[in-house]
Amino acid sequence: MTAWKGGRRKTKGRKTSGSRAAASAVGLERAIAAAARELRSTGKALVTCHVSPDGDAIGSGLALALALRARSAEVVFYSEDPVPYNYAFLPGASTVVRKVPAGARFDHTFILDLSDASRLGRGFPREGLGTVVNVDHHATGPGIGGLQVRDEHAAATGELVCRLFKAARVPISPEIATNLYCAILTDTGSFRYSNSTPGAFAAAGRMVACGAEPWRIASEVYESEPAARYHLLGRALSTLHVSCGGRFASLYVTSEMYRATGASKEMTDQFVNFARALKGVEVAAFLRELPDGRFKASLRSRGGIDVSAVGVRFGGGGHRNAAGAELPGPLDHARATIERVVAEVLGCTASSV
Ligand SMILES: [Mn+2]
Repeated sequence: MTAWKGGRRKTKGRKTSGSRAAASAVGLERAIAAAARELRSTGKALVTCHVSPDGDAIGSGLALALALRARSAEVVFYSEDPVPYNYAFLPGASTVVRKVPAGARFDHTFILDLSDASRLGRGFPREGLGTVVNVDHHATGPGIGGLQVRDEHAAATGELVCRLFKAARVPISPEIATNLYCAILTDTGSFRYSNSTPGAFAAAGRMVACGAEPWRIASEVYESEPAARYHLLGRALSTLHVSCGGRFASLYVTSEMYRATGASKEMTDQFVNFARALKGVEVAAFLRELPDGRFKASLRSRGGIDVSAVGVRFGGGGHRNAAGAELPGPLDHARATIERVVAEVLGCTASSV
């Protein structure tokens, strides 16, 4: 086990300008210090993340669960949806439960990687939560609970958990480091997205120093594919549609495609990036059919286009370059809706659509 070394986080080099940003940076430091005190005092904690969890949600949640257990706290990590197959290798993943024991009471509840209660699992308890601590980096959503550690400039919730652990003087074991490295790796698209900041690299570097193995984590996350995923991907790629003069590309997956290939919804992770990777594309959308016939849209943008506004318009949310929303079906209607709204965001004329 390696103790966390290093000095106080510098705020000087951050992209802050004016007294408002400086004030919010001070507010964030205070929130981190307060959350660190809560972390050190808990005896029984509930940890949870958003539905359809990704590598950041699972990785940051498991890191917190392991750190609390190392302090002899009793921890329930609840996720409505199962841990995706490519994150099942993460230390502690087998302890994630899909139901909170009835009547359980907690000293603290840590809500990670979401700021909007609508993304909590349906089985999330409304009582017995104790002090609620919300740690997140999404730009949208009102926040949940009394103590909020929110920084939209953080590359991943895992980066904020790194800062929280430093403030709480939590020793970083190789198991904790593996989870936090995975959180940062996946939320930065393997350090390819615009959130691949010096802070993200520094935090990831510290996790490697504490025992995270980049090659092994990358191999588990990206090179452990079930064949059914490729069969589904083949079908999804055949739906590729490019419009707006090459600036918008979309893909979709229907319930029928899941049936035909034996694939599950977790296997669609990253499909949107095949559309996003096309030369000239500024906005990409991936639609997947939900069991009730609605469609979940994942949106990604490159450069200056803000897709969080598109997510918010349909009751979803997200970041500037990554957002999500749910749309009514049928498929043609959902596709037309997304195409129309994205065309507005991109300022496409009717003729180029
Ligand atoms: Mn995240």
